[in-house]
Amino acid sequence: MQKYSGFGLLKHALSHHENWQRVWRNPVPKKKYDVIIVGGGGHGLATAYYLAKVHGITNVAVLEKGYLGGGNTARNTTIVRSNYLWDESAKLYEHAMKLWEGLSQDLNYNVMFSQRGVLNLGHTLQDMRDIERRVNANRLNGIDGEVLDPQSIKEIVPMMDCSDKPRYPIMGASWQPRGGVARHDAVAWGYARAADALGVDLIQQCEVVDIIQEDGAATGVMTKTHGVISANRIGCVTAGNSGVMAAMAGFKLPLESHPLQALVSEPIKPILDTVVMSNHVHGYVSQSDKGDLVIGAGIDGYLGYGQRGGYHTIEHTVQAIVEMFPVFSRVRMNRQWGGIVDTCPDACPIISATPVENLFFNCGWGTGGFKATPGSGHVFAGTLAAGKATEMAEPFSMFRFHDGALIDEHGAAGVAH
Ligand code: FAD
Ligand code: PYC
Repeated sequence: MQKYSGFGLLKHALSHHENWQRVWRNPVPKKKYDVIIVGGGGHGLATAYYLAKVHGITNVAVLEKGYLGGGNTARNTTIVRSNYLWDESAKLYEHAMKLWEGLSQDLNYNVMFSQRGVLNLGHTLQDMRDIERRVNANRLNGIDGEVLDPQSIKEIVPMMDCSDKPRYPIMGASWQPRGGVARHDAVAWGYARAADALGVDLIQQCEVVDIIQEDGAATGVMTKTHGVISANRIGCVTAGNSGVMAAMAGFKLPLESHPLQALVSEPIKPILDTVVMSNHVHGYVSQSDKGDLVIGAGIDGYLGYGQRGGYHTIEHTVQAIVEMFPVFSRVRMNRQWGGIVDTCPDACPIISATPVENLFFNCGWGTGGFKATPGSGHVFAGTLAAGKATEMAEPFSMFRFHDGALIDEHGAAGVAH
């Protein structure tokens, strides 16, 4: 047994007191749930909502170690698009896009989904070949998309430098008019409120520290603050922490957890009414309804769980943005942050059963899962309800890394990784 003295004893007593305070304030009903969702980000909350709404399964708990929507959902730059290359992912992200288009009405909560269009710029001949290939593939899948030349880009974003002066002149772009942005925390709150109204238990400050198994099947979770909570099925939707969750269950996932950073400027008057992304020069920008320029970077190259990232990445991104938009050079930066994204080798998610019976994972969305939130929740709810992958989830099984059926998605890299 650990011995405490002096400051250690005080700290231990306080942390115990704090934990009991939490339990007291936030009691968990002593019952067995049909489904436990670990992770109260957008994807976990959406899963709980669709379990209740579409499948009538309301005996559900969402366990969140911090506060609802405080992970990557709170930290992302909210770009929504469905212009993915391969059929499997195009289908999944377009499914999400269609749900986005009715989401505020469905949740009776304004998620501020704004279809202001997304430009993905090309700066080299190879970029342009990739853009043409992707737009053609999108159209074959019924997804809107056009290839634009610099002149047409200039008409959409007049203040962008489309001349041949920059280091990497803009040669063209793909344009998805139905793409855009949404309000990140409204998405989490909208799903949370709607799930709660259908009877789902949302339990915050409740970190899962172990997966309990009997005879190779998951039967519940051990939590830091609320002891054991039992369930028939468990869905882990823990983004950058999914490798840690898998280790608790005794297997490995082919995931890397990297910091991904973003920043906002001081609020300025409306100047940019679309989303501009450049994978090649590593930067993207849109303007929020508050007026901030929302700017994002490529991933930091190292692995980590620090939710911050290195300064040089931000500096590099700002250089790229200023080169594309010289007019932004005197705008001041307001704040910067990072999240931890979980990337798979083929840049596609995992929506899957696992080697442990009754335990399912939804993760690996990497730098691009916000746009998938409604589709991910909808598809994962179907998987949890059925106890096996639904048709749309099938290609995203974790076992694809055993049988070689990788998807190798080119459209996932909205930012460099
Ligand atoms: P999260 O919101 O991270 O939720 C997971 C939750 O699990 C967290 O709240 C965490 O606290 C909880 N958790 C973890 N471990 C435990 C545990 N042991 N017990 C209990 N709870 C636990 N995607 C886009 O599509 N467009 C973008 O523009 C975009 N920009 C991004 C910019 C940045 C800077 C970052 C970091 C990401 C960006 N993304 C973007 C990616 C997107 O944010 C994520 O893919 C998406 O939000 C993942 O949602 P989630 O619900 O799975 O994860
Ligand atoms: O996937 O579109 C995207 C994206 C933009 C910023 C981060 N990810």
